[in-house]
Amino acid sequence: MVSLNAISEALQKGKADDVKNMVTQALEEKVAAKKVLEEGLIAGMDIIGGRFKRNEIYIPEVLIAARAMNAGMSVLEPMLVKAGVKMIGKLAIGTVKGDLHDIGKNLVAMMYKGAGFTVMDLGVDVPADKYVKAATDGADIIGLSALLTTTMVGMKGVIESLKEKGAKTKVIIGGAPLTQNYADEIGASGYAADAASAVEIGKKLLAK
Ligand code: B1M
Repeated sequence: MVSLNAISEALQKGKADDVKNMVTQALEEKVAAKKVLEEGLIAGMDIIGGRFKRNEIYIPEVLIAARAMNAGMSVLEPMLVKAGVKMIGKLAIGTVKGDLHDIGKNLVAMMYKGAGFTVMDLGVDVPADKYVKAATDGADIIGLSALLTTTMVGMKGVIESLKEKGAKTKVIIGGAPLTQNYADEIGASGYAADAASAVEIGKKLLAK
């Protein structure tokens, strides 16, 4: 019988094929899809998130683990839908208008997926109206990423557009030039310095 801990460990080592095979085997052995997700995949990604935050591992290891997570999810996702398992929330994330940097944004998206969120990736160079559409389409959290001092200032306009439309969606901002002070100044719900913290903050905001 496949152990969920073995799935978590294979994910942490980035062994995508092993993760996929073990998830398939667990489902064949009638382990509930939700249990495989929570105690196998999410448990593994949680450990990766913590180690990344403590600088014990670096971006390549996170990307490799995320690829293994995606391999497992490709088997698990249809079963979760079939079982009517609700994801814990919906994140819509994009890099703001004028900005093409997406490595950090992708890491945040992966960590959210790893934590059991549905993720709508809006891509790069995203104008305010796309975020507003995502909010009206049911996103619980809007994530704004920026790497340039010239584009981060556009975040204020996104938050204003969301307010104008009456959207109650929480907004988390992040990216190298951003700070908590700036988040407070523009009325964002939260700021995160790294991808793992972004998930912690997202979970806290949804619990409020
Ligand atoms: Co650009 N670039 N770049 N660049 N680039 C920087 C950002 C820069 C600091 C380099 C420098 O001059 N030292 C500088 C910005 C200066 C400034 O504004 N202060 C710069 C510049 C100037 C430019 C161009 C203008 C260069 C030019 O053409 N003259 C140009 C702009 C293009 C555009 O966007 N319109 C440009 C282009 C590029 C490339 C296309 C070549 C490439 C991007 C490729 C890509 O992303 N697909 C690139 C790169 C790679 C960089 C550096 C080297 C690395 C950025 C990166 O990916 N870091 C960068 C210098 C540097 O940072 N050392 C630089 C790794 C990534 C994991 O970190 O994105 O910070 P980061 O994400 C972190 C956190 O910030 C946080 O989590 C992640 C880690 O866990 N985070 C969030 C990020 N988003 C978050 C969202 C959240 C929460 C947390 O909630 C929603």
